Amino acid sequence: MSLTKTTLLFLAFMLIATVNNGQEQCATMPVYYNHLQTDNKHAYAQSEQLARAWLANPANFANALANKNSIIQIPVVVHVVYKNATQNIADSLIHSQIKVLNECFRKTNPNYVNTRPIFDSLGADIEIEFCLASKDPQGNPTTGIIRKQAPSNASFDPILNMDKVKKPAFGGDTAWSNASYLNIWTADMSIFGQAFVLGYATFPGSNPALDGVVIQWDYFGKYAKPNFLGKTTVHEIGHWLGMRHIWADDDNGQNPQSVYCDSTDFVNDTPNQGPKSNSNCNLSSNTCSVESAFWGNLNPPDMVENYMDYSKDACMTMFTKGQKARMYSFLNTDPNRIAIKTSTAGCNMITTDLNNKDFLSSQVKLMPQPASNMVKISLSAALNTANLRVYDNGGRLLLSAKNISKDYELRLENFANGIYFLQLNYINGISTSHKLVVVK
Ligand SMILES: [Ca+2]
Ligand SMILES: [Ca+2]
Ligand SMILES: [Zn+2]
Repeated sequence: MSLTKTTLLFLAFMLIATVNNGQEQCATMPVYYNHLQTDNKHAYAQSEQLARAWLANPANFANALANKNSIIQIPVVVHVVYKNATQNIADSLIHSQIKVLNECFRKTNPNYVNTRPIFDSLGADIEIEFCLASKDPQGNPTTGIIRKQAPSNASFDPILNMDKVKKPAFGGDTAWSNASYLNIWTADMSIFGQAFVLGYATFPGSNPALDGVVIQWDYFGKYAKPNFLGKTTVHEIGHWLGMRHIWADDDNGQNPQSVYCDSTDFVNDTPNQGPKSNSNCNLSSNTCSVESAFWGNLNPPDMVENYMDYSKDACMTMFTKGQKARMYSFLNTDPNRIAIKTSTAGCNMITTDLNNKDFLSSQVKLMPQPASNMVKISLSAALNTANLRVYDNGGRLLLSAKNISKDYELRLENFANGIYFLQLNYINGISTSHKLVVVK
């Protein structure tokens, strides 16, 4: 069976309608089904089979944990595929995303304390860390960030133009070997100017040339959008490590419990869940009463805290121990996931921190100082944009400007000799202050 173009367009419209309702959208399952039909270089079935056989013997997971003498380190290469300067996201946003990944996969995320008591004992430190690769495939130094300009008419949506972001012929960028790198692409996946997919990933067993994670460019990083704190990428990397959605993708919208509680995410300690959450963090939601043997006679609520649900980023707190076991089953049986654990692609230190005022201050330069008719406010490439407010020495607001970036020229014809203060407000709510001396 092949999907007709009409069907695909219909699906696209459905997805647009859904995202307008406030849902976080992931295209991993549609892409997976498409690969099953159209790609002849995948080994999804074998990968799943090997992983399940490994997991069937509990000693395997216990031994994997006991014999592991360090945290698994996964080198990442981020392919920034952009059609205009705005989509060419700053290093600091990429660095902020790596930090979020490490918090979530090491269970050091500050919001873990919000996990409800019934689930608290299930939260897992996955003992995996991510870093930007320090060596490229030829062994040369790299920042782990590749920037590639795509033609302005390039299309990277995952329904009609699936995987084109990974193919240079269509404006995309080629994957680095998935035996050594986790490939992440940021790109414009919008259709008709609307971002209806925020990300998608490939499961273990994918065609190596297509393996990795793709994120809609303005949902990447911690401060990309209000309410989006970098958890889209956590969710997608969950898929990349073999996680299914916690609701098991059997909802189809309106089905009764007798249908939508029938499928499994292949993890025992995640409660059975009917449909996906509606990004509403509904703590009283309990859509299925039939649970796995793990829960005995208990009927736990839906685990809306889980990264594999569609919850608001702010309420996502956890992967479970059962999810960790399934991740490790792939990390110990899938050839490419086994290989990446001993990758020699290295790690770059993260040097930018958008939460750090000193760092932010160091990224702003005023020239010349003192100034007479004009001062240029230069924001380094590490920063995106900031809102500017100018105060006099008595604290009176003289003027303000929104979304200044790079080299902003502030005219000073109306400024008398004296000391002024420039306040820059960044998207994460932090501000820095800079002294300006005007001498005519
Ligand atoms: Ca379900
Ligand atoms: Ca339940
Ligand atoms: Zn997903």
